[in-house]
Amino acid sequence: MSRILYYHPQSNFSRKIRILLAEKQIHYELKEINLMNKPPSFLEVSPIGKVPVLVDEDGTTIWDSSLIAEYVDEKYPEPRFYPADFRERLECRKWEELADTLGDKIISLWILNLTNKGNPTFYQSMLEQSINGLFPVFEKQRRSN
Ligand SMILES: N[C@@H](CCC(=O)N[C@@H](CS)C(=O)NCC(=O)O)C(=O)O
Repeated sequence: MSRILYYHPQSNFSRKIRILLAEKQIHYELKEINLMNKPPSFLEVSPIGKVPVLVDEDGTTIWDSSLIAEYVDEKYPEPRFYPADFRERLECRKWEELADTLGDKIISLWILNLTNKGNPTFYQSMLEQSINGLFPVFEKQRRSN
């Protein structure tokens, strides 16, 4: 059985896993999913209906990019992605979650701006505020490294 990554080319979460697999030189087959019209075969492997989903060679099926990253790093530890020390690993996961949250909000805002042109909603303003609040947090972290 070949290893399969269900993905979408514009998905930041899929990109995260593609970078990880490339860094670890793990071979896989890509299956692009039309997120506007998800095929039943995809919904069978992913009940949450989101990409990325990794199906490993032995049939192990994982959805959610953070769970996939953790699984891949534990099963294929060279080169190591997450720090070995548990406190450093916790920090790394916190930043991963922050980056995922920021990415999620930016994409939601982008979609809302596309579909709701010139008529911003309360939710759009909330997303904008939240995104603008997260950028300085990242900038501070970037400068401290
Ligand atoms: N927490 C999930 C989020 C995945 C996610 O939101 N994927 C989006 C594409 S970037 C998706 O598949 N959306 C389709 C949908 O929600 O129907 C992860 O980290 O994998």
